[in-house]
Amino acid sequence: MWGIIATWRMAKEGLELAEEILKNQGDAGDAIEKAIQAVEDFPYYKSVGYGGLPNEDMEVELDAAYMNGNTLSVGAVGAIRDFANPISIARRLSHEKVNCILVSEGAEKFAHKEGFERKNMLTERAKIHYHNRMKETVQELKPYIGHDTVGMVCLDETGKMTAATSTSGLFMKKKGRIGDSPVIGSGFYVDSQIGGASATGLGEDLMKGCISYTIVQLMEMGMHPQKACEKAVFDLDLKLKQRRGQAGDLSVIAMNCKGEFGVATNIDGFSFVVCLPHQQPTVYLVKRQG
Ligand code: SD4
Repeated sequence: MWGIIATWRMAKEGLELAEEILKNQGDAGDAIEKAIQAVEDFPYYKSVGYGGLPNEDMEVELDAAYMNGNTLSVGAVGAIRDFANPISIARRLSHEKVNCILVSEGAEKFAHKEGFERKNMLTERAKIHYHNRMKETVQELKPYIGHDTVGMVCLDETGKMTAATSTSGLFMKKKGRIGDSPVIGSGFYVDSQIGGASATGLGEDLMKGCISYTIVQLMEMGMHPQKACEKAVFDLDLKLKQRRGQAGDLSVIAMNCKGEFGVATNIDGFSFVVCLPHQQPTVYLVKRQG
């Protein structure tokens, strides 16, 4: 059995590349990296990689993470500038025993030393969005402007599972801000003996529930990924509303070690993509349930 699930429709072309690898008995690490790179490289996705929308200082600062569910090793970068594929830097960092989560200049220094490709990630199109936004009077930070963070969970024929994320975070965020995406247990988590999960939405709220780790724990207790996703999202949504009167946008995907998958959201339109041995990459749209 193999399979891969991803947040948002924009991941479809990436999953087609992953499918080629997985159906030829390839590695879950190679498949997920390739799939995320495809999203990072596409200039019109406004919240991932090249073309990602900038922070309030008009700098594109990117977050990404990679986790190997066999070894539980993690690599992540936060607020990294001027490198083409943050996911590949995160994966490289996952081979380190210590110093595997690096931010800003530290991450850039590591990437430079390791020979990763430097690239100005700010496009003309992103600059136009920035200048238009500066003219607006209401400047509330929102997670979903166009497309959104890419998060994936992958299972290969050997039973190895991986999880990964990549994002430019919230448009107009403060310099140095990171969200849930590079934070283990919040934006992603995977254990090959159980399954994995990944999140998208308002990082500040997703982190309050360590939502990806929560989903994996629920699956470990025997819950189907669908039930685990629903419980994690709706419990956190309710808790935040009870304690603070409102909850940010929360959307999650999950897959267990049998290739069963789940998804849940508290927003009105969350798209995700799934690819399985009997199913080419297929896009679905879900709405808040209940
Ligand atoms: C963040 N969760 O930086 C990411 C961005 C995102 O919908 O997914 N926005 O908070």
